[in-house]
Amino acid sequence: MTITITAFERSPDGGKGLARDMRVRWALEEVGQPYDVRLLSFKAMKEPTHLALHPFGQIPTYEEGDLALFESGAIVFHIAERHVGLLPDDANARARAITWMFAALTTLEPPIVDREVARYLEGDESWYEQRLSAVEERIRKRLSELSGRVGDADWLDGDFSVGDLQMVSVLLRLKGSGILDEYPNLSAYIARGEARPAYKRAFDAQLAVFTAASTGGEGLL
Ligand code: GTB
Repeated sequence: MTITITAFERSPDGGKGLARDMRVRWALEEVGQPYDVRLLSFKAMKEPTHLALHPFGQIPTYEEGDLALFESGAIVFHIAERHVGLLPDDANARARAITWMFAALTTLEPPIVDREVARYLEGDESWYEQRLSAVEERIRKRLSELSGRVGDADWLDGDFSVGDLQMVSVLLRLKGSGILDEYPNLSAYIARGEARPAYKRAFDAQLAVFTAASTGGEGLL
């Protein structure tokens, strides 16, 4: 059955791989599932056709036969459950991989998002510097804890899993902040994720949308 996901028609990050369809693309590439992409303008994302798929008018969504999903975390989990490659066979190892996926999305990502909100939306406030520094301290606390746990292991728990896919995706949001430089083992962990052929294919496919949009090209995906 054909899988169709939605993505931004014009990538607001200039093709850095940060919009969340990237996580879905990466998961699909890891499990070897081909997919189609429906590109949406910001206007189309808020229209009834898309709102029927996504109550908050965002990307990504996922359609496969009569199944329609939204929320990248749920979509990636669904892909991991339905296909071989992102979850271990052993029941306990599987539960731990799922735990890491939730840890990435609910423990690591919130302060990282708070930092972006502060930088992009609160820069003119009198309390901005204080807020930014408090949020960055919370990020550093989590990164120190994670760094201690990862140590010199390649992945979070044995083989690469959906937990690593989500954790690397979340940590990548800090690229360019300078904060990751304080944690060389986490930088190496992220680099291992980015070096995976499936990651590269997903990244290139998302970048191609940006390149086509900025050169006026159409129909790349
Ligand atoms: N919790 C949802 C999920 O995980 O699927 C969040 C989805 C979401 O935030 N979608 C964003 C969106 O549709 C795109 S990914 N925004 C439009 C809107 O809300 O109207 C978030 C994102 C956007 C841009 C960058 N960037 O430019 O770097 C990075 C990430």
